[in-house]
Amino acid sequence: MERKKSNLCVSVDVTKSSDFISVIDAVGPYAALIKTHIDVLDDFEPSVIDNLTSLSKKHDFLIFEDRKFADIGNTVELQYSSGIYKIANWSHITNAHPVPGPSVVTGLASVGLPLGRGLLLLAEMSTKDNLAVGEYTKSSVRMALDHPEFVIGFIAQNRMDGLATELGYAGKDLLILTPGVGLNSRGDGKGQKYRTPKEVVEEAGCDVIIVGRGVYGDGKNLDVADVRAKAKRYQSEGWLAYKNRLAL
Ligand code: S5P
Repeated sequence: MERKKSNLCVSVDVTKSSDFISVIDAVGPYAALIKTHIDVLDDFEPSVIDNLTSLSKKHDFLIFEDRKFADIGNTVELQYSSGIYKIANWSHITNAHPVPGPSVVTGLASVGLPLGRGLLLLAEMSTKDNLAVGEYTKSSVRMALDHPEFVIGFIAQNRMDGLATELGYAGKDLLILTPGVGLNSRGDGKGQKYRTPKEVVEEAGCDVIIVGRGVYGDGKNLDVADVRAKAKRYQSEGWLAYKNRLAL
């Protein structure tokens, strides 16, 4: 983030591999992180991963497969390591729902730790009327801070350091990556809620903005120059908000 002056994570939820690679190549210079849902590609083949990995090196970004693991330890180990996608082989970061309890973290850690991977826990969500609130969020923070060797942060809508202090972990602070970010819209009509980079970073104290459709639009008739310009705009708005917060 510091090296690229970017706290932008671009979420690339398009369904054609050629669009996927074009968008990532266009936004790569502005993003610290690229977030994928590899299972939405209609025409996935292993060469997509080779291209993605090359772009990660070319543009100096990390890869975050947004897999949202949520099963028993044995199953998540298999889902993370095996199948068509073999996520652990190429994704630097992945995430999990805390709902199964700490065994989801230890199961994933048994695969990810030897590979130097990191995990994010979903402590809160961006959708209207979601259930990740109150005691659930608090337990998620406890689960993360009990596993500092593997859990590097949260998907959340707010800073979690207050809860950490309440739980007896004063001074322990992890990254907050925040989806539901858009400059031109407050929602998508399908439950998603948007806030601006200023609201998310300066006011709610989050670290990384996750932006999908705000950058690539509806995914139809992609205009790569426009996608690049939007990524540049979110990078500068996000970094300005981050610098403003650090100066507060
Ligand atoms: O609470 C959440 C958690 C996640 S990871 N809300 C979300 O929207 N996400 C993901 O962020 C979601 O799966 C999607 O890939 C991205 C938001 O996309 P956008 O197009 O709405 O910016």
